[in-house]
Amino acid sequence: MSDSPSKVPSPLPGPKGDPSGAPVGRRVLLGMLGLGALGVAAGGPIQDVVAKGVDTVAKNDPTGLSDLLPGNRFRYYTVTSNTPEMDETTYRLRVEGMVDREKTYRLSDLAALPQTRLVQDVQCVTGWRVPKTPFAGVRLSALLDAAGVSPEAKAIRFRCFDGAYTESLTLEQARRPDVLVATSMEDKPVTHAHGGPVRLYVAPMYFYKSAKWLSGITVTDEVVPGYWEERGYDVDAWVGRSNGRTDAPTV
Ligand SMILES: Nc1nc2c(c(=O)[nH]1)N[C@H]1C(S)=C(S)[C@@H](COP(=O)(O)O)O[C@H]1N2
Ligand SMILES: [Mo]
Repeated sequence: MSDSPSKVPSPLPGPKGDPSGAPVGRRVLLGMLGLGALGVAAGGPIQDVVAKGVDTVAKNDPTGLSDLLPGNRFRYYTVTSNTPEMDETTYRLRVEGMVDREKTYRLSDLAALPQTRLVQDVQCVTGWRVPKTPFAGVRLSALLDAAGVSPEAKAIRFRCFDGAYTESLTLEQARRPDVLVATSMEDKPVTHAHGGPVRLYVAPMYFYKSAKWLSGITVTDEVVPGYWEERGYDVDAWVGRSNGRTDAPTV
C-alpha cells in the first residue's frame, strides 16, 4: 500500500523560511547526519555511517530519500514506501482531459513513435547534480498533438502509478522540445527505481518535475501544483531561476 500523502507531515517551511531561498528541511537534516558531503563520503571509510544515516533519513525524512547507493551517481527518491512494477503487458499511459481524442498507450505504442534523445545535466533541487545524462523517449508535444488539445486548455497534470506523486506543467512548457515521456535513461530502459518503465523528463527544470512511474497525462484549464510544489517548491522550476540550489556538488 502507498503512504497517503496527506499523512506525510510537511518537511519544508518553503522558501519564505529561508532567506537564502534554499528549501530547508531536507538540507538541514542531511547536514545533521553528515550527509552534506556525501559526494566525498560515498565509497570511503565512513560508508557505514552513511548507510546508517540513510536508514535514519529513510525513516524520518518524509521528503522520501529512500536509497543512496555508494558508487551510484543518482539518489533515489520516492514519496511512497512501495510502488508496483509494471512491464510490457501491464503498463498503460492514459492521455485525457481537454482533448479531442483520449488515448491509452502501451509501451509498444510509445516505442513505435519517433524517438528523441537528449543529453543534459540532471539537477535535483536539494543540491546534487549528475552531469551529461542521456534520456530518450517520445516528445510530450507529440502525444499532445496526437490527442488534439482543446483551445481553452492551459496546463497538464501528471499522475503516477505510485498512487501519490503528481506534477504539473503549463501547456507552453509541456510543448517544449526538451520535455520527454522517457522510456530510456543512461541509454538503457528506465529501471523501476528510476521510475520505469516510463517517467517524465523535463530537461530545463529541477528533477522533481520529472515524475517517475508516469501513468496519466491530463490536459486541464489551470495549473494544479504538484506534490513538492504544494510543499514549498516553485511550480516553474527552471534550473537556476527558481527556489532550488544552484551551488550543487557533483555526485
Ligand atoms: N513518482 C515520483 N516521481 C518523482 C519523485 C518521487 O518521489 N515520486 N521524486 C522526484 C525528485 S525530488 C527527484 S530528485 C527525482 C529523482 O529521480 P531518481 O530517483 O531517478 O534519481 O524524481 C522526481 N520524481
Ligand atoms: Mo529531488
